[in-house]
Amino acid sequence: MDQLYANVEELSADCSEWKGNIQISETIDTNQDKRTGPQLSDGAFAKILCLLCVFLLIGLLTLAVFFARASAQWEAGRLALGDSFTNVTAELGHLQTRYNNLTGDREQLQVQFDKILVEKNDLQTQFQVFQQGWVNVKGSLYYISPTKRSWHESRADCLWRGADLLIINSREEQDFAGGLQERIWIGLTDADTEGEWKWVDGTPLTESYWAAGEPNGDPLRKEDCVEFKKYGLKFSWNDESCDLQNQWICEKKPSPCVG
Ligand code: 2F8
Ligand code: CA
Repeated sequence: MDQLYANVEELSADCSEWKGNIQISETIDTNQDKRTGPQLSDGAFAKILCLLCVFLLIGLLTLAVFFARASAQWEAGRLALGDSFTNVTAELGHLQTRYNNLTGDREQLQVQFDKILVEKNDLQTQFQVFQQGWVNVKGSLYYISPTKRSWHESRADCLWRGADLLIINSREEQDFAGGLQERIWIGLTDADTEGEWKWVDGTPLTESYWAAGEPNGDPLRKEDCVEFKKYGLKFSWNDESCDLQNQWICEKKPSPCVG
């Protein structure tokens, strides 16, 4: 029994010692819980600070390089733009000069074109007139009929063509009509008053080219109209019956050209 009590006391002493150890341990743990995060030493902190400075320096250097490059590019672009502006200004000047020259050329061409247009219209008119059987001799147009009719029918045809039978008022016209080598009516008659010869425009006969013995006013035939008969000779006219079937010659002045 005594032995038993001795063991209990020994056990109790051991337990007290263990309990004391537990309290010390709890005290230590409690002190550790009061710290916030991991703790750095001064050396580590200095190293990190140094690293940050290095990174910052690298960043600043990188930015400086970028800025220098961008600045150089901007300057190069500015110079290139300046050159382009100079070139464009010079080109504009050349173009303006060329435009002025071309404008002058265009105006000259327009003048030439207008002249050529007038000539073309004139030629076209002449060609149309020629196609209709008219010939232009020294400022007058003449139509020589291909068929034969009486004097009055012949005159009606001339009037229909905007003309009249030929009035001879120059030696040139006399030679021209006389050179046609045909019996041809001209615009001379004494139908109103026998022996009083008048042109179709009402003017009296002043310069005449009667053939020898004419006008004889053949008593068997009423001869009130005049023809070329002795053609080829200077004096070639003959008075004749107006009903005779002859060729005829019309005359008119050219109409003024319309541009
Ligand atoms: O001798 C001239 C005379 O000749 C003809 O009559 C014969 C003419 N008549 C005809 O040709 C139809 C005349 O007019 C002319 O005067
Ligand atoms: Ca006659």
